[in-house]
Amino acid sequence: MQKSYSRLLGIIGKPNTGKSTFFSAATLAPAEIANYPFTTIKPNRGVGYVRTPCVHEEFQVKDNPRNSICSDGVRLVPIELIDVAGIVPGAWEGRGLGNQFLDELRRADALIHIVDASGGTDCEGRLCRPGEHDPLEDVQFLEHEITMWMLTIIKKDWAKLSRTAEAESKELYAMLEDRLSGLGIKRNHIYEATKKTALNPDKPTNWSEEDVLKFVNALRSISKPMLIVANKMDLPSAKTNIEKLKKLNYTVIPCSAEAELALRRAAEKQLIDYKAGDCNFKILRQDKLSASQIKALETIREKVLLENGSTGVQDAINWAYFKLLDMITVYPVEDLEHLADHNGRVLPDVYLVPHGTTAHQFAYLIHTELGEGFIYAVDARYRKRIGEDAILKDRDVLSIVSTKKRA
Ligand SMILES: Nc1nc2c(ncn2[C@@H]2O[C@H](COP(=O)(O)OP(=O)(O)OP(=O)(O)O)[C@@H](O)[C@H]2O)c(=O)[nH]1
Ligand SMILES: [Mg+2]
Repeated sequence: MQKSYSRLLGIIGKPNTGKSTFFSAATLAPAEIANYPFTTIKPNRGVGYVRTPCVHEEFQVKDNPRNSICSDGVRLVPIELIDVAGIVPGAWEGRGLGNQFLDELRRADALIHIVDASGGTDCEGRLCRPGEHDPLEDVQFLEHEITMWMLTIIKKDWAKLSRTAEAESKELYAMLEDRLSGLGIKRNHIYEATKKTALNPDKPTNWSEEDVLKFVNALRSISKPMLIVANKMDLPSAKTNIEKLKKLNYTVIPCSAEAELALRRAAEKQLIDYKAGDCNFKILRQDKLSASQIKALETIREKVLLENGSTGVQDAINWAYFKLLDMITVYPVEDLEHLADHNGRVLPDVYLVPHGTTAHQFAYLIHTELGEGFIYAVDARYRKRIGEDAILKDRDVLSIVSTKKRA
């Protein structure tokens, strides 16, 4: 399958919260899962999916996807996930598995913070009495760890960098971008963080220690936007904690990664009819399930799906892509009449692109030549020509007319 993803989601949190369970449920890739801290040492990378209603029903055609999957009107677009080792307080200074895990997050564009909402694991992930630990603490410490990690990198040569920027009238944004590009931090992130903190980019030598910390904190939340997955919602002690977590300044998605993993595995074996993100499932092969398996599935139906509307895993991935990263889906086609590519494949591909992408930029994304020879695009829904600067919308179907064809 041709890849269309370009962003990386990092699954993070303290040890033993269910990160690898979430990863495995989302990707169906094997990952070690156990109820003690630091089960994961080396990161797991795998392919999960963003879920979106496919346009084929609206256009009343039968599609033939290539870079994605279409099932019962649902398009699943591949995206990449990384599950890293647990983070403990002081990790930025080398505690636990230390900085190594943080380095794995350099390329992550958004973070899914898995919190044990049942409060059954302490701040280092060791088992404790359910409800004993306050998961609000986990949110604060994790922010702190990432900020301190970034701060250490910036502070290494901050004095020199800020002096040079002023003495040589070099733009601070460009210098910082150069310094931080390895962390996946872009110029616009730096620009936004200075604006948000109202610090003067022309006088960085005047920034106090506190200013620099404030700046890095802003830079963290802008360059690595995060949502909270309140995992283990199937446990009774999670309820009050989820309400508490929802008061924070984050999107909080109640979740049972364990339930999703059980459903996805049963669906993979065609024992049940279930797609990631569904609000219910249907048992297909009662004869192949034991009484205890049926009971477990029915408990998931009652305690997770009917109570919460879904297991939360797919909601978290979708939220990360569509809200945190502000992406949209766009379907390119060559033959407008049949909504097909040159091989006659109907609605073959769907691309995830950032909101604000223009028709011309989109052409470049598909293929350089298509961008270079761009004349105009046609919006298949309204049969209307659109120019190079037209901003694309979610679920647009576009045909690009270019003087150059794909090689
Ligand atoms: N009740 C319940 N238990 C869960 C859920 N998700 C994960 N667990 C359990 O939590 C424990 C830890 O799961 P892992 O996925 O290994 O956690 P992790 O965060 O990757 O742990 P480390 O790799 O050690 O940092 C296991 O015993 C899982 O079965 C859930 O949704 N509900
Ligand atoms: Mg793990």
